Amino acid sequence: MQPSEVWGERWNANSDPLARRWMETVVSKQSMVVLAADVYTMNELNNLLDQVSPYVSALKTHVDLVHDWTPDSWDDFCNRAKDVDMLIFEDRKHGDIGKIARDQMGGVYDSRSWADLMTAHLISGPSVLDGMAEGWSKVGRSGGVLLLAQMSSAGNLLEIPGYTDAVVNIGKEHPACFGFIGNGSRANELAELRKKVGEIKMIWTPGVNIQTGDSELGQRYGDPYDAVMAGSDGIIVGSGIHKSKSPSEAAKKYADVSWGALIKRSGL
Ligand code: S5P
Repeated sequence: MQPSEVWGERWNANSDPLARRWMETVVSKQSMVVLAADVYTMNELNNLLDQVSPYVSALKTHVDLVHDWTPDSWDDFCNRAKDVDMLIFEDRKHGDIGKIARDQMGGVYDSRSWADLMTAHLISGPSVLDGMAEGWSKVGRSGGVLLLAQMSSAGNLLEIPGYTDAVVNIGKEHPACFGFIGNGSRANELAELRKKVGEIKMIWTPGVNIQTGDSELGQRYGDPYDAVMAGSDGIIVGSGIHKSKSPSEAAKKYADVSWGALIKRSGL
């Protein structure tokens, strides 16, 4: 199958190389799964990668969770992920003023050199997007920002009226914005977000699990199929995969559910 068949007009209308790369990988792997690789050692990360790579299209990291992180082991891990066609997405949730966000992409972790995508809150205003674009350009790269437009955690303040709309209005017009984080646990709210975002920018959704309901410390889960039908372009799955007895089987299951929903959504 070709990306243009599956993504239709969204493929033709999108000139962002990262978005097109994502759409292509989804089709070639038949998976919309973004793995939230929330494990704590390099060994666990590498094992997880080996087990799930055919079924996962992007790898979301929290680099500061890893106890035995070293620049070399991380470099090696990122290269292995790239070799199996995964975009690397550091969930840094930037939120400082532009120049500090830019410089925080250097420092010890030097995320500007390996992350293709990164999250940010827009709480400090649009300069965070400009700063992050500069961060990547300092090392001759370009990357994409996923702005937090909604969150999956109970009681989050992004639900205060007007906030999501303000984020979408700024992000939609900004070239550094790859897309938005939406709340996968509430399909009706996600469908509203999709209407506001339109068809160009991506929406990726955490808060999805085949086992729906409330979870640890306020996390909420909705069904991944419903999230895709409501407009998700990438399902962010963490414990549903890495805490499963067989991460490989679980990843395949999430991939199949997401692909089935995308095919249905596309009317194929
Ligand atoms: O609103 C959000 C935004 C994010 S990026 N809710 C989230 O849960 N996340 C991230 O998604 C969170 O940081 C974690 O890495 C992942 C969800 O993991 P799970 O184990 O609950 O599936």
